[in-house]
Amino acid sequence: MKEELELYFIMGSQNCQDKDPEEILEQALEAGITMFQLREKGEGAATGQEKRQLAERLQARCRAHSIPFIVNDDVDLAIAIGADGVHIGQTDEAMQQVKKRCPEHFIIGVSAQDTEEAKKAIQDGAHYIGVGPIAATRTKIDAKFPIGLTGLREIRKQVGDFPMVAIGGINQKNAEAVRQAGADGISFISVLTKATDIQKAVNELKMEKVHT
Ligand code: 3NM
Repeated sequence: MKEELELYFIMGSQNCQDKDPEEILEQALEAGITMFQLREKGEGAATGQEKRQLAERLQARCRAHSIPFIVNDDVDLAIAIGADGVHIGQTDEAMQQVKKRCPEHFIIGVSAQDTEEAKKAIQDGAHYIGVGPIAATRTKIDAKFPIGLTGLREIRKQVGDFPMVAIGGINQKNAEAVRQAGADGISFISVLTKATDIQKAVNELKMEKVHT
């Protein structure tokens, strides 16, 4: 699980402005992302059949690169299309229900903002936790106050070596510090959806690059 969390790209059509989500994802896959989540949510997001068709197109791209395809929040859609997992928030469908409904092999990710939420998610049977926001973000309008590297370190201390990915305001400048603070991986939206050169952006987010 930890390797898959290393470069976790999240996106919905509402994040792509006038660009094609499929094209952005393809470039991100070619550049070396390790996991993908469809987060079709908020103003301008597709719904119903349109959302399902988009999900299937993006899922096919992930399959071609053998990268896990995760659906945010929409358990019905994830099951219907045979996704690799779901990501849910603390307020989304209760974990027990999700566990009951999803196939055994499903990866279940849960968002957590503090130690209490992180511990609850682990107890409930999450396979990884998504912790944030680390820094200020404009991508999620209702994002909470940033927990910073201090908050991230604190959660790491409390969860042992449980798989943990950091989210929110992560970019080329702070990626390494986020890893140093204890994240197994980083997740990001705008740093790729707004990039003019996706390959370059992914390279800069990669650990190896920063260490050379
Ligand atoms: N969840 P960007 S922050 C989807 O704190 C999401 O749980 C967050 O976008 C959380 O990489 C966030 O552009 C937005 O900052 C991340």
